[in-house]
Amino acid sequence: MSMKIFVLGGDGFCGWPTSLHLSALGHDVVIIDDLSRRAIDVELEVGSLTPITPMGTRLRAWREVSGRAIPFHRVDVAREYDRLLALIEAERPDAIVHFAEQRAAPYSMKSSRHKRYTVDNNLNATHNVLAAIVESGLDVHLAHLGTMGVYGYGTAGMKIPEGYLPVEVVTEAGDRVRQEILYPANPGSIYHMTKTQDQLFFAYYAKNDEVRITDLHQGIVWGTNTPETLADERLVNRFDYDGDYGTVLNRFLMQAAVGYPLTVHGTGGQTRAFIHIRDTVRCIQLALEHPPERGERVRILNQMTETHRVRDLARLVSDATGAEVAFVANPRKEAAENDLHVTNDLFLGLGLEPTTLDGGLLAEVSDVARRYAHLADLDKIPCTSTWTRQQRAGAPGAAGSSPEGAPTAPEGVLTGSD
Ligand code: USQ
Repeated sequence: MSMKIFVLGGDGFCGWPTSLHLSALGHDVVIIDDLSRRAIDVELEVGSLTPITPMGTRLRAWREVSGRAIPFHRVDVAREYDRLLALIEAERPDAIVHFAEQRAAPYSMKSSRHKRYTVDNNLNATHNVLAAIVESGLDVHLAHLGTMGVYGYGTAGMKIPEGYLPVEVVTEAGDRVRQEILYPANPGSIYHMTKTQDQLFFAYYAKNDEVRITDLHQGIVWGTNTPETLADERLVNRFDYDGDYGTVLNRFLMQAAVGYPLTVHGTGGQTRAFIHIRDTVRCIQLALEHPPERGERVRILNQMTETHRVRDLARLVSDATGAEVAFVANPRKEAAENDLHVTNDLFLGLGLEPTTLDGGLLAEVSDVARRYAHLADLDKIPCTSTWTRQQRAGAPGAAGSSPEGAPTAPEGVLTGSD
């Protein structure tokens, strides 16, 4: 059944391919975006490695390729509540996909201004959407992009469940009562903290107003293109490689392509959850096709397909390409080593067929990186955003001892043959 779907943040790395995927399936997609991600490129003096085209060009190209129109409204969801509400009332969407948040942890930690922007933007955006859905009186299903980072990355050996943790408490009368609670939040950055706070908004609005909400706790996305973004050069998706927005596996593949030693933070013992961008768009589709009932608690799904340790990824890329591996001081405050076991039964049960690292798509990312390598600004590769004032000041033993506070100097270098 065809739905009308608002994609908030439909110009971004996940939002753009999702918009095209949903449109290709025959849904009526409306993109709402304030183009802030492009403004941040200007602020950081860096751009997508792939030459993304302006929104008007993107949408014209999509109409030519698919015969389908995607209307676009430039709205800042965090600030322009009245315009958002008016659009919901006029268009009456069946579902809203909410990507309209600042999504980079390092960007959120750059300064107090960046922390405050991330909190103001992300929390207001989420709350405005929820308040507008209730105000409209419509039964709109909200699907939100959360993050695996809400859980933290450590467990006492157990698998991280999908959102809810079964607990048993002893009452005053000595009875044992079992219930499920939201898994305890344990954010590792201001950005991740905003997503943990989003969860409380969702729990409240699902309980009080019976808004139907799905929260998708996504891992680190790798890859860049989907079948739809490959249909025309003007539809190409973003490829972030810089120290703030580039995510680890895409960065390693890009670094190998331009001959830059792979920037492993610390020992590289951090284990994280991963998902390919093609699975991201399929998961959104599956979540929209299986909405919760009215009055149901927030439906939480872990949107990831596999876990990997950072140094193993570096080794994989190094073995495939001969790239050097550089162990650099970690600019973040995070566990040096962790194990991570995650449940993703809900998406598997809905029919997701995971795209994994051994599926041959690593080469596709490398090809994209090599193709546009001449556009890269290598000075933007180091992660210069530090998590604490001490790291910024270059305290002994901490990251950031270079003149600009940038942890640029490799502490040790391995080659692919080591
Ligand atoms: N790392 C390196 N070298 C690098 C870049 C990163 O060793 O050059 C390490 C980091 O220290 C960290 C890990 O790789 O331990 C992951 O970093 P990342 O930048 O790939 O991912 P992260 O900051 O966690 O954020 C990304 C997305 C965010 C999403 C999150 C999912 O930007 O929107 O929510 O992944 S998750 O990590 O599961 O919380």
